[in-house]
Amino acid sequence: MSRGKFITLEGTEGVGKSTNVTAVVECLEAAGLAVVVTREPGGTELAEAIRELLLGVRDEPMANMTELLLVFAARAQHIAQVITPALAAGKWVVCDRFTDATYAYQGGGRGFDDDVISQLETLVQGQLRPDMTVYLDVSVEVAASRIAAREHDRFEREQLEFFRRVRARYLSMAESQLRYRIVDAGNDLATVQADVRAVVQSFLGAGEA
Ligand code: Z5A
Repeated sequence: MSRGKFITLEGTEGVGKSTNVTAVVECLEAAGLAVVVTREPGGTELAEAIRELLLGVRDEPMANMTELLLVFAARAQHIAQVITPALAAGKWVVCDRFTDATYAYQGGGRGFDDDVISQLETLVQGQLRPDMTVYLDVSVEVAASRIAAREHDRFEREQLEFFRRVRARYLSMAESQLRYRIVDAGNDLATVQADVRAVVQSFLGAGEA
């Protein structure tokens, strides 16, 4: 049985990743593929518990190193329990965020060197990397306005300047790595979903599948 493919969605908070996962899954299932949908941080019971630690707002500030190691601890569990078994069984895995979020948030946002993140990436993931990444891009002001009405988690309480650094890091990865497909998430939802479907169809049709 051939290994499945690993597709990730990335972007700053509120850009529409969760909303557009559905469009990706519909395309893949229409092509007859078995799909596992998951997310980070999280994706297993234990990793979801780590997610609560990461996103929860507490009086005690979380050290940046604690945050970085928790992100990778959750990922190690997620890979072992969900991602690797699914890919080995020939299923396609669609994941709302993965390690590019670590380069963007802990690297661009918090200031960790890429070398530090890269060492943890190799330790935790071995050779595992996404086959394609859909990057949804919109200004941080528009993204913030989309989630303005809901209660903000620990990350969402950061200043706009933090999210500008995160977005800049995403854009530099998206422009330099072939596996990235950039979608303008500033358009109306129907247009964004059509664009997401188009990049998935193109990936399927280009023999990359
Ligand atoms: N994090 C990290 O630091 N390091 C890591 O390695 C990883 C994660 C993996 C939680 O992630 C936090 O973890 C995240 C980074 C950190 N923190 N932040 N910020 P998450 O993915 O769960 O959190 P999130 O990015 O805040 O998810 P979200 O708020 O659910 O955003 P989204 O999935 O991109 O957006 P959405 O829920 O699909 O849409 C938001 C709203 O906008 C919703 O009402 C939609 O109906 C609406 N929407 C969507 N698209 C449109 C368009 N095109 N027009 C108008 N309205 C739209």
